[in-house]
Amino acid sequence: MTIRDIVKLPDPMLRQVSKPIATVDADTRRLLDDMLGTMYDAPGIGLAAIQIGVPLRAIVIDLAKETEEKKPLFLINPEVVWSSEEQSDYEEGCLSIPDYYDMVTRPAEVKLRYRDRQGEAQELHANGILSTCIQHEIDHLNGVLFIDYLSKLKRDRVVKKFAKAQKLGKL
Ligand code: K1U
Ligand code: ZN
Repeated sequence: MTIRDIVKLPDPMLRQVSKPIATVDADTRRLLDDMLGTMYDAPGIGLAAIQIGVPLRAIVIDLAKETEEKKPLFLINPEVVWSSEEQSDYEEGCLSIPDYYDMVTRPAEVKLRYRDRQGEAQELHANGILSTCIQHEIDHLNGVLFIDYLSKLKRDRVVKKFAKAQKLGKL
C-alpha cells in the first residue's frame, strides 16, 4: 500500500468526470488499498479516486471512530437509484479543500447500486452521515465539489484563497 498525494483545489483534475471501472481486478484492489491508506493517513472519512489523481469511479469510506475497529466500505461504479424528498444539513469538509468547512443541504437518505471489492453487485440504503458522505464522494466522481452548493461569493473567496496558497507554494 502506498500513501498518495491528495489533489487540492484549484487543480483542474478535480473537475474531471471519472470513468467507470470495466473489471474489478488486482489493479483495482491495489488502487482501493492506496486510497484507503491515504484516507486513514489524512485523516478523513471518505476519498474518491480522482482525489489521488486517478479518474476512475471508485470510492472508499470508513466512518468508524479512532477507538473502534476499522470498517471500510468500497464503492465501485456507484449509482444513486433513489433519494429522499427529506433533506438534511451537515457541515462538510473535503481533503482537497483542507481546513474549510461549511453547511451543505442534501437528500437525507439515498439508495444506491454499486460493485464491491470483489466485483459483486450490491445495494445499500444509507442515511445520516453515511448518506452525506456517499453523496459528497459521488459528486467527486462527477467533478462536483461541496463548495459548488455555496453562494458564488463564498465559492469565489475559497477558490481565490487556495489559488493564492498554491502560488505561494503553501499547498
Ligand atoms: O471527500 C473528501 O474529501 C473526504 C471528506 C469526506 C466528507 C466529510 C464530511 C462530510 C462529507 C464528506 C473528509 O473526510 S473531510 C475530513 C473529515 O470530515 C474528518 C476527518 C477526521 C475525522 C473525522 C472527520
Ligand atoms: Zn471531498
